[in-house]
Amino acid sequence: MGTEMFEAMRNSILDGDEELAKELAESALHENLDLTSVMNDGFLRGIQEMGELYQAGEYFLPELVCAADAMKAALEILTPALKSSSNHAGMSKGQVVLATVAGDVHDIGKKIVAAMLTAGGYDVYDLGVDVPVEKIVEIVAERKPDVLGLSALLTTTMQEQKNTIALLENRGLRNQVKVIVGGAPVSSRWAELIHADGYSDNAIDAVKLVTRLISER
Ligand code: B12
Repeated sequence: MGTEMFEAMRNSILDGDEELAKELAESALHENLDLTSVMNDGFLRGIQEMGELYQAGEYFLPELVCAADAMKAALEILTPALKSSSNHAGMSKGQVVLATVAGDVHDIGKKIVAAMLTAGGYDVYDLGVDVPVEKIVEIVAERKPDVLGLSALLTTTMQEQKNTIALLENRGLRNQVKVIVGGAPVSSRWAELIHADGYSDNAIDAVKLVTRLISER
């Protein structure tokens, strides 16, 4: 059981079929399917393949946007359940604050990272998109998360990841939080250059990275 359902989930994303993605997410809940598999073997495979097809020039922006809408619709249905299934009785493994940096409105990838972290048992606080450095640092001071994840999809906004780390240092907060960076133009080289604590190019490895960083604390 499950394989065809996972296949249907993948296809619903590739086809950009929002209604079907919602229906499948709802049936996954009714049938009590393992939600981590629903994500990894179902919906996430769809969005990852879509990304590859787009990169290869086989699919274009309208298809990608439809796929993203379908993914968002499925995530909306699954996120509350992902939260309650993993954080049993508030036993969160740690807190992660996420933000897309100032000047940048791309959030599809960050939402996937958020969903996977939630599924992995982390308490995720998503600040949204186009978040100014000051605001990010203020929230770090206030909430004291274990990890801060910064997403940037534009070469011009990557700089804000660097600025955030600099302001954290400036405010004496840098040692309190592990900072990880991601987004299509970001690389491990860039992460090293700006003294981030980690980088990952996909959501599944992002969860592994967070797990490792928190265990090292
Ligand atoms: C969809 C999209 C949009 C949508 C965004 C919708 C949304 N709500 O997110 C819209 C149409 C709004 C848009 C707008 C623009 N876009 Co745009 N966009 C894209 C596109 C096609 C896909 C991005 C995406 O969602 N990918 C799918 C997700 C799943 O992948 P991902 O984001 O990389 O995330 C994964 C990893 O990177 C990682 N990750 C992501 N974040 C984080 C964070 C952490 C902490 C970690 C650990 C990991 C991690 O995990 C994710 C899951 O696997 C890319 C092309 C591309 N190949 O990336 C261009 C792209 C990013 N956009 C681009 C541009 C230029 C723009 C615009 C300036 C266009 C314009 N002229 O108006 C505007 C800018 C708006 C702004 N101020 O931000 C360029 C950037 C060029 C550059 N190098 O700077 C790209 C590369 C397209 C191109 N080839 O020219 N865009």
